Amino acid sequence: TTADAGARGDPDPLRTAAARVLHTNWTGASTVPSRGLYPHQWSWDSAFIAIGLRHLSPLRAQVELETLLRAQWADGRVPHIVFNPSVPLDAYFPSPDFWRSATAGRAAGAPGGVQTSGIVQPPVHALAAWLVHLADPGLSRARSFLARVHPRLAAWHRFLLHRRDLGGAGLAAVVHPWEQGMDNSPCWDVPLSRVPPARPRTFRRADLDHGCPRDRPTDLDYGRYVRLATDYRDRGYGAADRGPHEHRGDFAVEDPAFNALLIASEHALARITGELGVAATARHERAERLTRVLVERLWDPASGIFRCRDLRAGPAEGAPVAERGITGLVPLLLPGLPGDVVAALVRTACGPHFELGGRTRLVPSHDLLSPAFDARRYWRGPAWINTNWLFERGLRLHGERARADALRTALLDVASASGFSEYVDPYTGRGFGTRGFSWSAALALDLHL
Ligand code: 9YW
Repeated sequence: TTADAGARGDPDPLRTAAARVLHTNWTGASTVPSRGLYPHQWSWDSAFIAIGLRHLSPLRAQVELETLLRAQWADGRVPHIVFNPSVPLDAYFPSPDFWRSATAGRAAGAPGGVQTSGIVQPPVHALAAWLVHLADPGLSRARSFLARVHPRLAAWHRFLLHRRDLGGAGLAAVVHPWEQGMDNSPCWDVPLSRVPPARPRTFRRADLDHGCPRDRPTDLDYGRYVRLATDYRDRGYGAADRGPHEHRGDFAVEDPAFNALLIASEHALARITGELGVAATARHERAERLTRVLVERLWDPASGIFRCRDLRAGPAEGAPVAERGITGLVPLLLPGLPGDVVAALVRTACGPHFELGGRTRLVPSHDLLSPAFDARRYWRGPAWINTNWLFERGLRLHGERARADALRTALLDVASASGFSEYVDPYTGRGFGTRGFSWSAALALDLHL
């Protein structure tokens, strides 16, 4: 731990401890989120990991993203898991024999030679690629890093902005809570309530071999996750849907954080395009346009937070989800937000629902005042390092320097004192879930330097 390293007279114990986590979790071509619980490559984890890894090895950070992008499907989707063939099938559920990418994903263009899931995760990748490039532009140019990843990132964004524009307004929709990355957020309780769960004994939860049931999603949650993923798989992962609006799954949500990360990545892709000598204006303009759509469609001025839009609720347009989640604060990282939205987001984060700078040490994943809040259950209350890293970035971008500095200090303290836990109690910083979690180490390293 950081404390052990400090006791041995290490001048930079946090860096040493974070580097050790990333070293332990490196498999030779990518990094697992954690050795026991998550033994494969996860999509948005790899993007966050690359952002930290660039400070230790810009080469490894480039390879991390290249490995993920090699598993991209022909339709542009970047799968949420790339399976390691040397890990036993029963080490993680759902395993490759559940997703059956080579057969069920054939029409959507799943790659041969590697097994993947068929759903996606938030598109943090272009942002990560740009930050990785900046860490060592000489190495990046020598390896043609950006020239090689650019077409894949562009195809990835095309998939999201076209195939996943299920609401018809221009935003990307997620078709599974795992796609949004905050699996059991209370924001999904109403949209998920319409999903008939798969029968409990038809699958085995490998996560409970490593995680404590008290702080993981429930069996009912898992039943619904399995049902949704099975239905999507059995429809060929959407390949047969004629137009985007033809998607018939029981769950379709426009999520603020997912779209904000897509827009931030559009801005990064514009910078990447510029670096490659191509005019970037059109892409920046598209990012600005998407920012306006995000505000029009998901901003709730009355409560000062972005809301998820449940596309399967009632009439054609869907309906906003009442719960306030961390997802609704993440858009602070966008440069083109109107001033009143920025001010309201900061007020909401510091007010009674999230208490930043007050009773909480880090921004919790969910509204402290919601009856659904639970300080230790996964995405229903605990603070996560990635969402705090994103919020810190937003505060700094918008000139909230004192608040950004305070959050940065708290993040570094909590991340290292908890042994780079997966999630922590937002009040006390006590760690839950797995220790030595890669993105907690990587993002602490990024803010540390
Ligand atoms: C699971 C790997 C993933 C993260 C997700 C997180 C969790 C998988 O772990 O999902 O088994 O529940 O919710 O955001 O990418 O770290």
